[in-house]
Amino acid sequence: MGILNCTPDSFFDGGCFTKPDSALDQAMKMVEEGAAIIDVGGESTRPGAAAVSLQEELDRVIPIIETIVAETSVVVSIDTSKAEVMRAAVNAGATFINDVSALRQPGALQAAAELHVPVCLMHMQGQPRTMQTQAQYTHVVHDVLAFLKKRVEACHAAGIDRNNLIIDPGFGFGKKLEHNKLLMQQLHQFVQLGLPVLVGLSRKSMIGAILNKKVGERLSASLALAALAVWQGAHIIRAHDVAATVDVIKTIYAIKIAE
Ligand code: 9MG
Repeated sequence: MGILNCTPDSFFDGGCFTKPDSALDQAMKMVEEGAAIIDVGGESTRPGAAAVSLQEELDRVIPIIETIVAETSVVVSIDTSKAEVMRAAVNAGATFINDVSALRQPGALQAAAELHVPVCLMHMQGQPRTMQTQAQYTHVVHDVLAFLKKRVEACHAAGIDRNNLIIDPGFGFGKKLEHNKLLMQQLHQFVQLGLPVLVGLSRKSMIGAILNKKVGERLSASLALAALAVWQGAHIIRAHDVAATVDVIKTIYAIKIAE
């Protein structure tokens, strides 16, 4: 899953892909490099990012989704927590919802149930603006697993087909370094739930905390984490650097299936 942030303030590529032409170029590049899904987002979820209005988010993502859908056959994912954006994006041709709030915002469960597209349910403790200040768990792996199981049940109760669900432990979302490390070490426990697992690790601050390196210097560590995730059975890797990540996935997968 290649990341396409149509925002002025994302932590790595903020401001780069806010116009349909530049966004399409980047989407095409990621498709050529092997991305199967392009994740289009109009509101940054980095810690401390400002909230955007519904209209602003729609204005940022809808023209870009329409352009990508008109020019490619790649799966377009909408990265949003707002029910209205989910509906408008699917209407514009998106066929995947990536919700860092796991369909907890008003109307989101019902929208997803009506739209009949795959949905990624991500764990987040707190809200993006404040989530790094008070991360607390009894046992992070058990707590995040329990949360995701509950959200899967809520989706089932709302009429969403289990075959349309993907889960994500939400690296960096309301988690300290110690939490992120344990989640990565135990990622196979999420795979054992029997749903596809998506992970986003690309250039995140957990790498900065381990290596004391800036965002632009975190590629090799991002690839190392992608390798660990694929080795433990993760199905979808959300990444900025698609070509290098695809090489990692293919290499690890070849070894996993060797007899
Ligand atoms: C939007 N976004 C940023 N980081 C993410 C992650 O780790 N997972 C998912 N599903 N979405 C993310």
